[in-house]
Amino acid sequence: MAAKSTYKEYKHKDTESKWQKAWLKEKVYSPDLKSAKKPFYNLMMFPYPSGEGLHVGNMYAFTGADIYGRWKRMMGYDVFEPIGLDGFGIHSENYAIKVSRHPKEHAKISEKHFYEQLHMIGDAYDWTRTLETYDPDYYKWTQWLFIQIFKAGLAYKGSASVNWCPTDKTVLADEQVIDGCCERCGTRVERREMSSWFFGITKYADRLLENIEKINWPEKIKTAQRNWIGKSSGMIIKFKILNSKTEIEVFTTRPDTLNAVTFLATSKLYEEGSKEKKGKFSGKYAIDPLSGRRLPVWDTNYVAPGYGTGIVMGVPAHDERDMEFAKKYHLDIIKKEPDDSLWEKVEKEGWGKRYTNYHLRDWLISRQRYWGPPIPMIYCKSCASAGKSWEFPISNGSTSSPSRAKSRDFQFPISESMAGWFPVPEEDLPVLLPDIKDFKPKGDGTSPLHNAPESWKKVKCPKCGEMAERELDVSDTFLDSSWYFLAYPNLDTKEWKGLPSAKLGPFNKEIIKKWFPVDAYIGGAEHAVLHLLYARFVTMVLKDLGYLDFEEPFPFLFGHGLIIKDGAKMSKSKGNIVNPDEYINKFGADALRMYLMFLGPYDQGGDFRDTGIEGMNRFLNRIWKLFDEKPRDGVDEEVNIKVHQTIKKVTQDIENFKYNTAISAIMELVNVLREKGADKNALVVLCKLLAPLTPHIAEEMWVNLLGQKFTIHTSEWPKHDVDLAKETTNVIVIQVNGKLRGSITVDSKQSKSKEEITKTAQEDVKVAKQLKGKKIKNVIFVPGKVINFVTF
Ligand code: ANZ
Ligand code: ZN
Repeated sequence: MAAKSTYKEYKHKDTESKWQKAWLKEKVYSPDLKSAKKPFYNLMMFPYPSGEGLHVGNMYAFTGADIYGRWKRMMGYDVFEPIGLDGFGIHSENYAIKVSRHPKEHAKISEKHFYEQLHMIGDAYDWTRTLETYDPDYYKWTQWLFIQIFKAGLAYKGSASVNWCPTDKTVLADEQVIDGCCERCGTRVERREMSSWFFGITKYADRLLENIEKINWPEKIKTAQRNWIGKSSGMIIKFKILNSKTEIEVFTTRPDTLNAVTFLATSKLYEEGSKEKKGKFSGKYAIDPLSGRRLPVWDTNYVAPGYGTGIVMGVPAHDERDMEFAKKYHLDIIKKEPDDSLWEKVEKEGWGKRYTNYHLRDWLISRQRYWGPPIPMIYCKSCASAGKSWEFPISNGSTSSPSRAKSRDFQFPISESMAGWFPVPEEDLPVLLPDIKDFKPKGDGTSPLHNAPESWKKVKCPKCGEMAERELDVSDTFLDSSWYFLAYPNLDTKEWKGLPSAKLGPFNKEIIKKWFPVDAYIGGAEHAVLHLLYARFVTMVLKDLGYLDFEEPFPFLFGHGLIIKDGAKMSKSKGNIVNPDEYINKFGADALRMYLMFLGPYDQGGDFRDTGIEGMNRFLNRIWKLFDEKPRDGVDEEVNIKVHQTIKKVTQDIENFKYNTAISAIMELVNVLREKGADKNALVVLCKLLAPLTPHIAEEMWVNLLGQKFTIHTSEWPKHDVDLAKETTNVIVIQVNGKLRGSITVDSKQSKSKEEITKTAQEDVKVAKQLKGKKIKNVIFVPGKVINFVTF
């Protein structure tokens, strides 16, 4: 035990790197995945290494997740907390272009930088199992996954009207278009007809929707997913066109308003993001099957092309949008009560049929960019002209709504047949991304892989052996991140290292059974509909194909808040990022961790102000001093009660991700200990309570000041004594000039403070009445019992 005279100042720099090395060397955070008895998979969303490095907002996310994992470890779990890099994709590629580096070269540099930063913050990562999505050992399995999805009949190449960003020169998924603009660069998105690969996620729409009820996720993320899937029940009604053999189909959720329809509206003039309704009469009339009236067909900008049939029956009397349009162009308005029997009538007369529409579209996979895994498909012209195509041996496992897939084909016309398309034989994976100099996106929408050498682009047809061509698009980054959590625990299995043609794929059966589904997934709510929906879909498909034994990857999800700086979310695009490195250098990772977690409840985020870190640094130094002093002999009862109450509070708070109040409770305890002196047990407890929050200083105090065995991080989390931790209350009798005038119930700690009781008693209505207009001469206080106001 350190004596008072040998007080050493706390040196965060040496201490932090010393323990980080020791943890690594002793593999404290690398559980034996096979023999683990109480596995706990603590997962945080991995970062994409685009630019200068991780910012304080990222550190906030990771630290909050890490605290939870560290606490679980001390609660006796074998915690597995992996990290990796989502390094393929447009973010990284754009940054590489900006700094005039080849993406491959840039990836090496940023990998080093990111991992250094992630080491510095002191999270309990298993550094023996990291992954990078651009590593061929990883993406060979991403390609394998593509092929399994294709073989399941869930991948197809179709020509469709897609979102095109003229700045990024690439196709965007619907989810990447915000208010008509590119999510990344803000450019107004255009529509383009393009041939692309899609995954049939819509076939899983019902299952994705139904399962939402079974998972423990923040309500707002669940709502976002429900809305994104956007199921609505209605009918498709057919209208004959006057003097023509053609028909028009509309999707409506209100067939009961068919008696008030006055026009039809198409999406021909559709513009993304436009506010004012505009239209043009098409010259055609449709015939209302119910009344035989002529209905003018208008081309409009307010009907969305990808939704329903892209044509609407205009019912101004019951639909505000139609009303606005009808008024502007002086179209008829018929006021009639809706008629519920019309649903049946439409069906019986054969005018239409019931139909369930979804907002969800199939997942657009193709990207005309360089920095991604080449889509592992081969196109053979001679097979195509002979009408030969891949024979699907695996039937699609989805049982959700087989009929739906057929009925919505009109929405996604698969104009090119799948004839001539074959997956790369799995034993030939990975299809390595070729090194090419001119990797920049081309303005014409063709892939940069056109610049690859002929020897790469040309390949033998797996079917007929003739010369065939590789697909030149790469896949969406969201495919890389849709399954990374499945990879981590498998990274050192023989299945992972094996050939992609093996039966089990990259998944070891035992590992899957033991470590999945993920116990806690912690990340940002901005991924509510992108990553989180794709990951659920991919998991379901792999379950249906027999590779996994669960279908919801994340039964528990926690969405952390965001760090705000100068009034805006901290992000690279906003230019308000704060680099954590300088703070870690100056104050240490522990002070930064503690400061960030003290900003507010973890699900709410907070406002970053650097002055706060200095305060936190001083607090840690006060704690250090407390440990450096000789502990007092004997146990003070009040201190002991405080210790147990703090254990209780901190435990509950960490369990509920309320780190800020856990820290407050620790601060209170520290104050009591400084005032009354800390006994050895109190210090042991305090050290443990600090361990998840400030892992380095806790370890240093544990080993070098308390003389305990390395490491505190696998020591047992303290348990509170129920009786001691009980928040007892006292009833205080209030007198005015010796006469009983009321009573108040306060917690026993407060009941001993004259100042607080005086204030609370004076606020009591009855007492206040008695004291009104009188001057108080004296206050007599018996702690925990009586307060007597003596007046003049
Ligand atoms: C007649 C009608 C009368 C409608 C009425 C609504 C109210 P949700 O619930 O979002 O699925 N609609 C159909 N396709 C559309 C498209 N591509 N773009 C814009 N609007 C479209 O809404 C379905 C309703 O939105 C449909 O029912 C249709 O208008 C419109 F009193 O048909 B309704
Ligand atoms: Zn062929």
